Amino acid sequence: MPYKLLEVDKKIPQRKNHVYVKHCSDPDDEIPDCNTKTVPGSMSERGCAFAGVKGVITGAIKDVIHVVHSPIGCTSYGYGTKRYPTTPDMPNGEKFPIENFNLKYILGTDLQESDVVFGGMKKLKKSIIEAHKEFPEATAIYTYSTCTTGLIGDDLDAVAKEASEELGIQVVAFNAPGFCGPSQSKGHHVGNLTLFENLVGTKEPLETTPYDVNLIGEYNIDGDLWIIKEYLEEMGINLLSKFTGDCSHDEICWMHRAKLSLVRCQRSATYIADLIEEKYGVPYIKVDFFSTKYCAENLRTIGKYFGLEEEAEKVIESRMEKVAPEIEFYKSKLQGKRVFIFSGGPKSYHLSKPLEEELGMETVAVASQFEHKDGYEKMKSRVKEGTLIVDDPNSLEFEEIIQVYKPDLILAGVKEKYLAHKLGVPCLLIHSYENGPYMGFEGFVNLAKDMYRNIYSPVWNMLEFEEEPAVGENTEVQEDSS
Ligand code: CFM
Repeated sequence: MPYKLLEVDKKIPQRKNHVYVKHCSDPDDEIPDCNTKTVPGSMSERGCAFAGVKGVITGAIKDVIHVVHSPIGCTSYGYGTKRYPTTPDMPNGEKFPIENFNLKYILGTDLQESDVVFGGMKKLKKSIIEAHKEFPEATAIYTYSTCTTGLIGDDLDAVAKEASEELGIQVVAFNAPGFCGPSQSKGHHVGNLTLFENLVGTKEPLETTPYDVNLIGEYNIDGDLWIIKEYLEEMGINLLSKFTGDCSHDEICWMHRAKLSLVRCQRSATYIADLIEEKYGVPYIKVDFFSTKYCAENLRTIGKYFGLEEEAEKVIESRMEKVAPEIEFYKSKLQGKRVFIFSGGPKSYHLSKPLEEELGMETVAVASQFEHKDGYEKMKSRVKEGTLIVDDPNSLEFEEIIQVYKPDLILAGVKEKYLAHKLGVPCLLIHSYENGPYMGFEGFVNLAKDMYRNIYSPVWNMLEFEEEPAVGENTEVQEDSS
């Protein structure tokens, strides 16, 4: 029984192969269909490719101006995006004059109808020059194509080149119009390639040590990176470059000089680790710092690579001493609670096992917006028989999963949270977090605490529901008229 069709999917048969229930006798590569375009009409929770490049890859870089070439909607949509705080500290010891510059400002060309008809390149160049006048302290300017400017064929590379020569600072064009791939994942890829081709290898670090690493695919969500940085620095390891949490433009330029790359988010950033290894011979290892067990395991692996085993043990010991009693408490409260994890992708496999092994919970369903085959294989390997695995679920499926799998808690995003609340189920933000950081030893305690608070909030006792509708009863799906 490889596939279990959700009831609502009987009306959208193309969704059939995106829904899978783990069955141990299935071959390992039996997984949901993934990384394909969303079924038309399915209310996807995915982001677009522009969101992937600006919202994930470049948005955390703290000293560059972002100029979005689009009607105003994409610009305002790209504003703020994630919670990735930065310090004003620059690699040369100076302070960047505007704090959290990356979160405070986004600039756009505000494309109008006439620009669509006659072309928007002149307007883009003018905007870039104005942006530079407004923020002369910025190290570089990044500009983004979007659906509209992708469709009309504006040549962003040509504008970037001209503007760069005129202004004397680097201007980089990111060509990931929203439609260029099935999800934000395509934008991650474009972001990696563009930064690699335009930046890596163009500058030398101010100083180097034998323990220099690139921390790749770590965006400092709610301070995650700062926790990992502390552990690594205590071990004697130097973060030469961060890609791209709390990161400066120049750091990317000297990534080729690290001794080792650590790939944290393996979906969004393995691309650049591969390219750097291929061209400059810097090896990489994939790391996971979610939960105490994975965190300890991975610090040991890094310690072993550099001959810093004892230092790694010290970090692990000191943190475990601190967090173990708290984890015991939360385990006693969370034992047996059913959880449904719906993330972009990687967080669904990072967390499924730790929640079971370290907190006694039961992962009953996992879902992903944009994972690829390798990610689903990992997700499947880390859940038990009978767990539901869904690719790119829509809102109707989300509702049905709640009704059928009856989770006590959902870990998902802001698009799902309030729908879950309306159905009487607590839902915690796993993308940008509630009271993070959630990574590392202390972070895992924060996550446990937030889960505990959400599940035990008295508000859930105040809800009164009429009798539950049968699955699919209130579901209207339009017949395909084509
Ligand atoms: Fe990587 Fe991320 Fe994620 Fe991601 Fe994202 Fe994210 Fe995510 Mo939201 S970079 S793939 S595009 S770990 S924003 S910090 S939580 S969907 S699972």
